[in-house]
Parts: sequence; structure tokens; C-alpha cells
Amino acid sequence: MPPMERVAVIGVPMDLGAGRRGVDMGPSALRYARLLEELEALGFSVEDLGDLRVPLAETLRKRKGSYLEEIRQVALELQERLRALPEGVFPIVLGGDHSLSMGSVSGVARGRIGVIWVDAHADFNTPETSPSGNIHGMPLAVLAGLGDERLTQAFQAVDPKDVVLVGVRSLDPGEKRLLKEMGVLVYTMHEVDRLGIARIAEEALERLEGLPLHVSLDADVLDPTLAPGVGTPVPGGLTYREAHLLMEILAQSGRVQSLDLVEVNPILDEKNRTAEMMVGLALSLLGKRIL
Ligand code: B3U
Ligand code: MN
Ligand code: MN
Repeated sequence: MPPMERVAVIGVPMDLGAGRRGVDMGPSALRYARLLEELEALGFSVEDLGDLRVPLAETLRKRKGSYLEEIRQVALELQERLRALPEGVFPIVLGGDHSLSMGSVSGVARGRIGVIWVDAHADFNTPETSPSGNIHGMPLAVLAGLGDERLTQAFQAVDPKDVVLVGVRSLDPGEKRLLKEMGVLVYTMHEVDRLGIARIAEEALERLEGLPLHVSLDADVLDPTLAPGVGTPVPGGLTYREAHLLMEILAQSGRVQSLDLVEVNPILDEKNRTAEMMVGLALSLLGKRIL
């Protein structure tokens, strides 16, 4: 169990960073999948802080992909809300597209922090390397200090050496170069297959030794047969068992202090199974055990 008994849930119904609509409905889908009730059943005292206000794409009348200022504002508000939480409360941020994690990571970082980014993608593009221009492909780069200055000045929060990526299987050419240059530790699906997820979890904990940890969980890391409700599915993802074991081993470290659940797209989902899967993983990360 993490050393905390109180959980605060905050929703960020934002899809401005994604290439298609729908992940703005993620917070509702995750609540509907009984996240709060299940956490209470685990013994946590849970407070739902509601959703942040996010402008609707349709009301902005902008060209797709030019929402940087709106995304910055939302992430700044998230950062502020998280900074205002008393110490000892475990925040769970419900997305929303992954660009919100600029605000969540910098909001929870009280000094040096280790980030475990569990994702089919690395989200390590800059405006120069991004083929899509979508900001949800850039947040981890921003957190490491790369990209548009309006974002890096607001959110730079981590040393790239304190970041571990798990489950990656789709990288753009410029992203590959940047990841290598910055010395980010990346466990692609190749390593998941070769080493096994248990060893990867242990190595990640060792690499981030002594640091409080933030887990940023993108639903598209899961195999799309398990989690069809995502905007950018990539074949060959984590199995149910690998994903749960990863969360369980991280939980046992007692060092995880915050979590993002992002990129659930209920429009593309089947009977909310992607949200249900994400809720199950959150429970494992917060200490749920089989026996
Ligand atoms: N790397 C691509 C695709 C992508 C990244 N994150 C998601 N998709 N969800 C990009 O657009 O930057
Ligand atoms: Mn992502
Ligand atoms: Mn992704």
C-alpha cells in the first residue's frame, strides 16, 4: 500500500491535444466504471474534486492543432489545484488527453520526482519533430525541458534521467533521436517480451531509487483487443496480466504518490471496457491484492 490513506480525484475533460474528439468524456467513463466506490472499498477516504473547466473545441473556431494556449491554461490550472492539495493525499487525475500531464507532473512535484510513463508512445515530440502537430504527443518532452517555450517555461519539472518509459511501440524519427540524446530510459515492447514486465518494474524502481514516483498511465499502452477505447491504438500492447503485475510491483515499493489515467475514448470503446480496465489498474497501483 502507498503510505497514504486519502485519495483526491480530479477530472480534466480535455481533448484539445488529441487528433480526434472523445477523450474529453474519459473522466465520466472512469467514474462510471466505479473508480471512487472501488477505492472506498479498498479502505481509502476519497474526495472527488470534480472536473476542471475546459473549453470545447467547437466553440474555439480554430484550426485543429492550434490549441496550445488553451491547453496551457488548463494544465496550469491543474498544476495549481494539485499544488494546493495537502501533503499525504494521493491525487488521481482523470483524462482527458495526455497533454494534461504537463500540469499533473509539475503540480505533484515537490522537488525531485521520478516519472514512470506507461504508454505505447513516448510523447517526446517537439513542434519541430511532430508529424501530427498534436500536443498530446509532446508532454513528456515539455516536462524534460524541450519544445515550445510557452510550455517549457510553465512546466519543466523533471530531469530526463528521472523518467522511465514502459510499453513503447510507436516512435517518430525525431522522437527517437531526442530520447537518446536526453538519456531517457525506454523499455519498448521488445524489452517487455525479452525481460518480462517484473524485471522491468524492478529495474525502473532501482533507476529511480529514493525518489517519490508519479505514474502516468496512457490507456493505449494496453493491447487494443483489451482496450479498444483509445484514439491511437497500436497493436502488440501489454496484456491484462503484464499491466496488473507492473502496477502491483510499483505499489509494493510504497513510493508511488500520484497517478494519471489518460486517453480513454468512450466513443471508440465497447461497453466501457477500457475505462473498467484502467480502474482495475489504478486499484492494483493503490495496493489491491488477490490474496
Ligand atoms: N507520435 C505521434 C502519435 C501519438 C503520440 N501520442 C499519441 N499519439 N496518443 C504524435 O502525434 O506525436
Ligand atoms: Mn500518451
Ligand atoms: Mn499513447
